[in-house]
Amino acid sequence: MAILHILRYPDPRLRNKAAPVARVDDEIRRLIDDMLETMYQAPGIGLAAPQVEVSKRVIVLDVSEQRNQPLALINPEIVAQEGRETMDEGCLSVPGIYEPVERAQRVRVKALDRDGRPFEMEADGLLGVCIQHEIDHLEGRLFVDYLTEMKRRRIRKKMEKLRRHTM
Ligand code: GNR
Ligand code: NI
Repeated sequence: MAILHILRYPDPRLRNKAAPVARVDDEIRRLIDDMLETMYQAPGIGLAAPQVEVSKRVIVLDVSEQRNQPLALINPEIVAQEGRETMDEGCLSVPGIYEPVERAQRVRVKALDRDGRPFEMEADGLLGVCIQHEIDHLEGRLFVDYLTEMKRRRIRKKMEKLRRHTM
C-alpha cells in the first residue's frame, strides 16, 4: 500500500471530468487500497481518485466513528434524491476551510463494488453529504463552487499564499 499525494485547490487538474472504469481489475483494487490508506492517514472521511491525480471514477468513504467501515464505489451515479439540507463541508484539497453547503438530504446511489458487482445504496446525514461531495470531484466540481464568488476568491488567495510558504 502507499500514501498518495493529494492535489490542492486551485490546481487545474481538480477540474477535469474523470473517465468511467471499464474493467474492475487488480490495478483498480490497488488504487482503492492506496486511496483508503491515504484517506485514513489524512485524516478524511472520503476521497475521490482525481484528488490523487487519477482521472477515474473511483471514490472511497468511511464516516464511521471507529474508522473501520471502508466503502469503495466505482462509477457511482445518483439515481434518486430528495429533500435539501445544509451542512458544513471541508475538503482535503482545500485544507483548513469549512463552509456551509446545501445539498440533497437523501440520495440513492448505484455503483460497482471492488469485485465489479453492481449494487445500490441509500445514504443521508454525513454519508449522504460525503457521497455527493465525492461524486462532484469526479465531475471536476469542488464544494467552494457552491459559495459566493467573494468567498471563493478569498479561499483561493489563502490557498495560493499557503502554497508559497510551504514550497
Ligand atoms: O474529510 C472530509 N470531510 C468532509 C466533511 C464534510 C463534508 C465533506 C467532507 S469530504 C472530506 C474529504 C474530501 O475532501 N473528500 O473529497
Ligand atoms: Ni473533497
